[in-house]
Amino acid sequence: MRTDSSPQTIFRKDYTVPAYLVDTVELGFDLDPDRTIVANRITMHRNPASKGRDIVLHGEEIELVQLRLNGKLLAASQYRLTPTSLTIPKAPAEVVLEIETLCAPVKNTTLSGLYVSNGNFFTQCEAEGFRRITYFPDRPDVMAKYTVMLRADKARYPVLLSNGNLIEEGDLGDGRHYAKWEDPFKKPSYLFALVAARLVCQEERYTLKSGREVLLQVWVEEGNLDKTDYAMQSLKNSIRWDEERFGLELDLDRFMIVAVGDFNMGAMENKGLNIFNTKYVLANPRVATDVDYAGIEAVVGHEYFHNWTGNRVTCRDWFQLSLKEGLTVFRDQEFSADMIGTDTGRAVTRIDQVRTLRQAQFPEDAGPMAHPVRPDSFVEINNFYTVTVYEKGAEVVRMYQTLLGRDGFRKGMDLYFERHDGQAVECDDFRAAMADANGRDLTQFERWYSQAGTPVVTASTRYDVGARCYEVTLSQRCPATAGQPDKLPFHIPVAVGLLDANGKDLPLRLDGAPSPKHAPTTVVLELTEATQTFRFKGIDAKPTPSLLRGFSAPVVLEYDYTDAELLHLFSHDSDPVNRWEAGQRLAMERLLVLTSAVAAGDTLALDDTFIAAFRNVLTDDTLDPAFRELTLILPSETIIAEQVAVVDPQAIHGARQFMRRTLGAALRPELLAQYHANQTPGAYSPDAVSAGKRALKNVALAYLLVAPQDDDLALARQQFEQATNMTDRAAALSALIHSGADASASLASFYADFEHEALVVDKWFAMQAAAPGTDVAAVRKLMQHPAFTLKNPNRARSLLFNFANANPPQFHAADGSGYDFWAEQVIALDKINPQVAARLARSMDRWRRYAPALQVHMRHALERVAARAKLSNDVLEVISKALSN
Ligand code: B3K
Ligand code: ZN
Repeated sequence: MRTDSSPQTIFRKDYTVPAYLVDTVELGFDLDPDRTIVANRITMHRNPASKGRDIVLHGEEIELVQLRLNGKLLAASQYRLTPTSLTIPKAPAEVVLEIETLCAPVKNTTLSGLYVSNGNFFTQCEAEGFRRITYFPDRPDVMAKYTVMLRADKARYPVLLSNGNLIEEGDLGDGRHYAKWEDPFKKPSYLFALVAARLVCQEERYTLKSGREVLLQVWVEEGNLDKTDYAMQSLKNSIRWDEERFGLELDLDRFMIVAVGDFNMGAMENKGLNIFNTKYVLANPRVATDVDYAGIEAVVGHEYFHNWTGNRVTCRDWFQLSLKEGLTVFRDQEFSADMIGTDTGRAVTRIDQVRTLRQAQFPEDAGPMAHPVRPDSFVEINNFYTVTVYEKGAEVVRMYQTLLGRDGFRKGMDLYFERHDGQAVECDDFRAAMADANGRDLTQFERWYSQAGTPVVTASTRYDVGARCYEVTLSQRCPATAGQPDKLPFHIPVAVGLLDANGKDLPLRLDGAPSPKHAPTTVVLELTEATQTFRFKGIDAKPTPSLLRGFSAPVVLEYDYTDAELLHLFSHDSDPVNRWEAGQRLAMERLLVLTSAVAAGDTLALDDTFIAAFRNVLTDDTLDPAFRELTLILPSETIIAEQVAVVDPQAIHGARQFMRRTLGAALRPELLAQYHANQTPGAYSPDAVSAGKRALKNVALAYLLVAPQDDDLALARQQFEQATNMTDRAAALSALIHSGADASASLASFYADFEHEALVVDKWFAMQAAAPGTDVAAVRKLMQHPAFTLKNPNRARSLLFNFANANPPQFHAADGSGYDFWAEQVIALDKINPQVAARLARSMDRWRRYAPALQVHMRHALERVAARAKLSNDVLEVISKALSN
């Protein structure tokens, strides 16, 4: 490991208030790809809460031209400049700073700060990109009012946008023009944005509930105006939903969404000027799938909701990131569920959330990057935009609602805004608002923010015939994580129901609790101690427990279910999440047995009871197709890998494929019948019912193609050729590729049809990367394709990330070639874009769980990356944590 210039760890406990606070910021940009001049005039004053007398500004990769303090030019001896900061010691109480700097946007491949994408200028400032534009106290607890003057060539950059309201625009004479923008709201620097580009927009005047009219715009490159309707519709739905559900109104006269093809993540909530990855804006039936449409709705909602949860009330420091992210993910989840509107629709979105947690968050929480929802330390904050901060953070917010009820949660939200509008606050402030608004003690609930790791809740039950009493005993433990060997009990809401022998919900009366007139069929047990027993009265016969209904807490639930009980729940549970869960448990038990059998070279078999249970759900027309599709999807190879002591990726793949093949063969007639019954003829619509039918039909097709007969291949080819939308076309192509049949002609025609649609070309790479027939050599060959580039994050993700994360049998090839390839690509990407490289680096997080022979290769690959002389802090942090004990 390198020892020089070891990166610094930043600790939450070291927080100090800023020495100076900023009142106003006036920014002037002379935009030029090679040499942009930034003039920055800041008025600031000493923070009465601080004893500091030095002005400390952050700055990176920018060149200081001149610096004035209260009108006087400062000599180099009057300030200290380092590669990352500018300090003016012993400054006066009231200060006007005028700072002129230079930067080179076209050379900025990190996509953080000011950069060029396809000839246009964009910015990305969260978390610490503003310091790559100008010197500034670039921390979220410094909030100021911004005025921005943009000047640029008029022909090349006809559109000039920034936050807030356009207050002036005009020509400068020399072929250049200008636009002046003013944001009426105080904001932290991470919410600053500008766009200077050749773009066109779909716009609409929209009337808020209050009667005020606002201007909504979706900006895209020319040629993409046929793909903006859904984003615009989603924006209007988001605005309406936030008014209705939370009483929150859009506070600006103008709200803009701008799409850019080169972007590190999904989108960014800059005040009034959201900048989006094209992936979450552009859609029409020809190029976008149902999943893409759902993603657009969720991300448009998410960024819009940040306007209140994130922008109006922001984070004191980056350790509080989940304050805005967990809450805003929860809000976008609720928005998507409400947009579907039905109970099963809601459950389907919930099941998706559970799958994401198990696929990505539980492994993170058990691996070398495990951290609490509110981390205690970090090296590179960009590494902490994680599934823990986002998705587990959303679960934590959801638990408030489960504990306090919808109305109680709303009261807490109202109090939060009443207390903190315009402030930069902490996760504790949110918890206090929830507690105070409801007169509840939520002290113990704080542990969800401070303790990492996934809690395990173990249940045991006892039925007492004589007393007609059913006892549920719940115990909790939480595995040790880095720096946290011992955990204290969490406050866990465990929603429980009891089913009778006919599968009906029993009315529940808890011993010691007041008995309401109409006994509920689900109760939320509050587990706060290591072990607690709850007694249900008046139970006439031994019931089947339905535990953790709705996945009421982000925990692992252990209960010794018999097969008969699981089959009972799988057929009858009124809670759709637990009904699905019963099917997953039935499958997982068998997958684990099969995995051992594959490894031992034993004969494989699947019992008829299991097949019959799947048949029943598949053919039950009273169930939503979307729900049936979810029950048919077996636990992923990644999720299975988390359940075994030593991971043998080939055995897991073999076991899962065997189960898929066996189900496909045994249920062939039913799958074909569902395939035909769930067609969606006529004009495409992305609504949940149609999407659910397509999902069920396409999962049926995928099962048929695991070991296809000629007819099945013909069916897939026909769907591929005749599809009227991308959902069906892509599903058919993917099934063909995965079947192992020769799909080269279909792949070629798909490419030829869509080579000018970047997002579809991404799909083309992604599908091939994830196919078990694609080995390292094939991926290397795809990298030679003229459409491949490491510089575009979407493209890099489509090929490399899908190979590393979605193609376990090839990535984990026995000779270690997958890992060598991974090391090579992490190193190559790090030179271009450290944030993206660090994400790819995470693919090796769980390396210590693999079979010893694989671990040798994995360690070698990790060490090869670690040995590089010039690594970014981003990659260095991930790799060192993976290698440390
Ligand atoms: N807040 C941004 C994420 C910024 C990531 C910086 N590495 C998007 C979002 O969560 O809405
Ligand atoms: Zn967010």
